Amino acid sequence: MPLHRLHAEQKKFDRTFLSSLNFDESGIEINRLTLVFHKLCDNNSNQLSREHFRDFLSTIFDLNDETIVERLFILIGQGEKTLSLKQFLSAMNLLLYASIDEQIKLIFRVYDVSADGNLQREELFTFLRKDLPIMNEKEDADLILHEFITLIFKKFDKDHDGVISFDDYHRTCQENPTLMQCFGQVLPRIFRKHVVKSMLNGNLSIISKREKHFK
Ligand SMILES: [Ca+2]
Ligand SMILES: [Ca+2]
Repeated sequence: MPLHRLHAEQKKFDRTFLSSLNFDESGIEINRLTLVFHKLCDNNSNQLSREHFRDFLSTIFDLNDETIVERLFILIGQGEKTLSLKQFLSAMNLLLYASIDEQIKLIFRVYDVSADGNLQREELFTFLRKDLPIMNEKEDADLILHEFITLIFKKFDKDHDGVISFDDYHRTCQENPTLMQCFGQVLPRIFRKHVVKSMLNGNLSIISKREKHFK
């Protein structure tokens, strides 16, 4: 990212962070995302709340799974109550430009709630349970889900040790990329990514009006 295209606020970021970003070279994407960030923050706080982050992901990226969005917020914010501009840009970089390996790594960390490096049956149960249609008998729904998770484990648990390690997950996703988000949508669909990139690079009136004040 050429430094001369950045605003003073962004130039304060360390070079390692800036070089990790994959936004367009013109600087338009990072500058507009910075505007969006400030628009989302309350009262010039320069900190993005959990609620506004959740609404933003739902509206812009069509990511509506509250459990997963909460996990994303925790991972990106490293447990803090709000997100900084740097953390927000890092999140947008991942959502829009993550490589396949970065996607697999992020999705696995979202699913691994206990952060022990393995996916246990209980973790998958939590993610999948809410997607089951409401059934008359809770026990029936749980039984169906447990059978489904057993099938999933046969697919993912390569070394048959009863948990899905990152290596198990990575190998399975490489063999069959369609399984990457089978426990819940973490990253936006390709079409939605294109829409967001087009919005950032196009003449978006809501942003353009603010740009005049920002410069
Ligand atoms: Ca775990
Ligand atoms: Ca295993």
